[in-house]
Amino acid sequence: MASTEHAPTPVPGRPNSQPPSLEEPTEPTAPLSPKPDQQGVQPRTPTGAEPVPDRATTAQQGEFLTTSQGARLRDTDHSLKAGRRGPVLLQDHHLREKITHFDHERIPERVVHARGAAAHGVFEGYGTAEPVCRAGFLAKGKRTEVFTRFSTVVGSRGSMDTARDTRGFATKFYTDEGTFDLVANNIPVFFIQDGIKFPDVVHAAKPHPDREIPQAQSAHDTFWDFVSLHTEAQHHTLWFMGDRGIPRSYRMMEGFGIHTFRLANTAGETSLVKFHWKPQLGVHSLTWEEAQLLGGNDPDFHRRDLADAIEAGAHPSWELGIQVFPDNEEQSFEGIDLLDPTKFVPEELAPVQPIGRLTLDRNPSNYFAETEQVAFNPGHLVPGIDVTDDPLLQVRLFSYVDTQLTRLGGPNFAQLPINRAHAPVNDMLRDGYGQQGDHSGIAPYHPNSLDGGCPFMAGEMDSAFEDLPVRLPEGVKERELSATFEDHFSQPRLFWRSMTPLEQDHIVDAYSFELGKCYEATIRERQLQSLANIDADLCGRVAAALGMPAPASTVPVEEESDGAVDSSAPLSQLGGRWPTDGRVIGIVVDPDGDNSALLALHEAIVAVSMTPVVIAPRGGEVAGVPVGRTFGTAASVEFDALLLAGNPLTAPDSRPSIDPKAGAPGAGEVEPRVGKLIDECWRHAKAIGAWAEGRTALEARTAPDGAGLVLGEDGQAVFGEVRTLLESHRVWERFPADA
Ligand code: HDD
Repeated sequence: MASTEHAPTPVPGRPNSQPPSLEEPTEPTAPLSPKPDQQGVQPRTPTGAEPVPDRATTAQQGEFLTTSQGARLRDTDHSLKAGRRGPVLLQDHHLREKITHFDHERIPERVVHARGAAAHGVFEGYGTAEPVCRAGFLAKGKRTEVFTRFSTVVGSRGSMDTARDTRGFATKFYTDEGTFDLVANNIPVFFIQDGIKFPDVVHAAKPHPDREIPQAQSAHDTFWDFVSLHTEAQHHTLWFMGDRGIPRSYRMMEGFGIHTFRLANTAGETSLVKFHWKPQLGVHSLTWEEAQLLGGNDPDFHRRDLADAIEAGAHPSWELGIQVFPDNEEQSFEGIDLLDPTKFVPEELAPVQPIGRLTLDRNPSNYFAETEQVAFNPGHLVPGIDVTDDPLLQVRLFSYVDTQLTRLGGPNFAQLPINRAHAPVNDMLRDGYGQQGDHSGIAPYHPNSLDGGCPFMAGEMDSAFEDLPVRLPEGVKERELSATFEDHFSQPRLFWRSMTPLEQDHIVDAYSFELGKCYEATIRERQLQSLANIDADLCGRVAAALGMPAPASTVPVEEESDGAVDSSAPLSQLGGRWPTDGRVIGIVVDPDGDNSALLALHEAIVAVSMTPVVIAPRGGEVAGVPVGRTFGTAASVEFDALLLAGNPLTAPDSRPSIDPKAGAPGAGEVEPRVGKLIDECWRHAKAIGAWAEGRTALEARTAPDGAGLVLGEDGQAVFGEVRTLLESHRVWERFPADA
């Protein structure tokens, strides 16, 4: 059964360590206070009159259960019947209202990016963008509230978080000049070059329409059929066959605006830019085996990780950066077409210049109201930021509002609290389904003389949005792309060559897995041809794994432009050292051993913004520290590192493990489920520390001189060394292994 219980371990002395009362309260509690976003700016009335308090957003007022009309109720557990054993009466208003509302609780999930998690935060500008952009929220020290939603693309709303997929990274900046949405992904290039193909690629990636399987997977025939027939998709696909397709955490992903945008400064001079999010914690991934195990052990892994980290005070943070290019007539830079969304510009050619910092510091209080109802749109722009003619972006500008009209049930979703601009809104949009504005005035048209001429048009000095006066290219109407979009292989080759050998191994494994799941030999052959056009070694290794011949390349490799660099260091995830905030440390303890130092160790881990989880044979407390996981509920994939503080040999509930991976330890050496934890942490190259009796368990399952093992006498000292190892994310020396 999937585990659902991984709340951060309550810390003694903290409010959340109180066990919940099992008894129903008999006295009503005080009414809930309005939530922070319910105290926000109210839309101004057209005539400038004081707004009426917005009661619609202040849910759950008063102490008593009421009908939706505010009538207090005596009973909500029994329907009104003609006699105790008689039929239910139609006149029962509360019953009908309760059931009717319930029947309509669900809304259509997003057609893509249905599965997601979000958080509130703040963006602070550095002021460094000023030479190229006049947007007010980028000014030095300016703080702007934000809401960021991360997502997978293909799976349904209830699908697992750790599927191999691209991740969405959409941020709503509630700026003083209107809302700016940066609707980004964790991969800097996209599947397709023209938005007209978006329904096709999504139909191909979604489950097969006959049996609706597989869920949240790209390892199936229709996906690879599309990718092998539309070779422009090869580049994006190679990125998510790499480790970025299975991130360790939403907190550890880069984000990319992908398209080129046009910025304008106060003098009206324009530049072309690409947006980048750089995570403070570095870019890290799961191993494929971890991702698969998590799909069963904890399908909510990324959602839980984000919420737990924020709750524990480990607020994730990213720097926003831009690559700046001259706004030239060709819209290209160093031979790379800036309007082609399947191309990126290597940082060696155009460095990413930091312009501000995003910090996520508050979890949503209601998933549906906020995370589900938030509506992003790449067309939500502010003065100083404009779009370009990228044919993918142009189609996106239509699609988002269009889909939201259905998903959010009509044209007034901008009035939902999460979507409401924090800038004053005076929009002359009226009526329609879901209208909540109590608009005053009688003349919602412009110009008018009856509402005092309100609202007025903004003048030059009023920070109005400006459609930049861009010269249009000459041409005829045609359904074609420019010839500069035709090279589909040189940038994938650049990506492949920028990977370390270990990352290349992972890519080969991923293609071998995905294509190995395709039934049609012609699809595998066609995809091998594309791999041959990217790199002969990549193709040869995947072909060998599939037991198929490797074709020769059909493109002239030397003649293609690869953007003047052979490899690009920032594309590889390995090699750096990063903060360990929000990492989860499992601690195996023996409740019958000496645990006098456990509380201090627990506090030391919390003090460095990490999450300790005590693992014991049974629930309850050990030496004043709550048990977070029992041997029955612990899974290695939930932990970034493992500490063995003791070696409980028998557990009260211990039956012989039937899991074949648990192995057969020497009698009395290590409890089988602890042995399995150690084995998996070893195989996934995680740091493991042990002291006291814990050493016996570790020594029974691993080589004594194994990399990334810390054996000592003192728990805090061992933890210190394990933490240092975690700065590199994994003990990379332990690979190659069968992970
Ligand atoms: Fe999209 C949602 C990112 C191309 C049509 N997209 C959506 C989300 C993200 C992206 C992060 C989820 C937003 C959220 O959390 O609510 N999409 C991208 C990126 C693209 C891209 C980075 C290419 C650079 N998208 C794209 C195209 C189309 C769409 C070409 C249509 C032609 N995208 C949609 C959509 C969604 C969406 C159908 C689904 C739900 C929604 O918009 O509100 O309109």
